[in-house]
Amino acid sequence: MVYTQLVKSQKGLFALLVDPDKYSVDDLIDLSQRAQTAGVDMILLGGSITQASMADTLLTIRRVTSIPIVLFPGNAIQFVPTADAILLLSLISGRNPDFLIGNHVLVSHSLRKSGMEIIPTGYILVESGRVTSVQYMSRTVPIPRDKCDIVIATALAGQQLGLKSIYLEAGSGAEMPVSTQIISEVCKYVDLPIIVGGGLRNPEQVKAARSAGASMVVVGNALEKDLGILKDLVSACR
Ligand code: 1GP
Repeated sequence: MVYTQLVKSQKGLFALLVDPDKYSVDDLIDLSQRAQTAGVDMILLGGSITQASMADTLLTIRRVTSIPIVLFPGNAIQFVPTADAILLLSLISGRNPDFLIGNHVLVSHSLRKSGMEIIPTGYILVESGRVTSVQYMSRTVPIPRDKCDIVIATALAGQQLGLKSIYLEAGSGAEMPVSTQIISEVCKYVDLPIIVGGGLRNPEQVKAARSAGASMVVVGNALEKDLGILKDLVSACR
């Protein structure tokens, strides 16, 4: 129970998002080694569209690090049975049945057979400036960033449905991350670990998200551009 144990530790978790298409094998090895040294808590694997093999990427990471590898799949075809856990996302801010339940049905038997830890997660897209890949690919409308009441009610409904985590997502490479006001307001109403990602680029933003109540922050895009900031981002998260 990798995720459950990590959340219980209450230390402020840092997740590194790896999009398999963004790294060569050599870069992936370097990234994984640096992640281990920096104290990254988990590696999320996935993307809106993937050309590179999820299974090969996972194997490359696994060879050089003991960091738990957690699937963060954009759709059912990204499922690989060899991960440690899966963020089983239900896109509850949207009304597209494929991302609320459809992909889950397709993968349910494979998931059961894999035996990996399942983290049922309410995935909430918040508007962040411009159209993001996840918004376009999921054909859903993000919640406007000034509609905090709608974000709260959506997160609350996710908890009432029995989901175990809430992911506040601005979208990879977002112009603006989810606001600290939204994070802190959701934390007032929802008694679940809150994951925050999308557009976090520097230690100040990571620190602000944590101070507002995020249990885990996720960074991908900023590290594709400059891996040198990894240590500072992890430190800011604690
Ligand atoms: C995207 O929340 C993750 O799904 C991470 O976003 O790539 O912008 O860090 P970034």
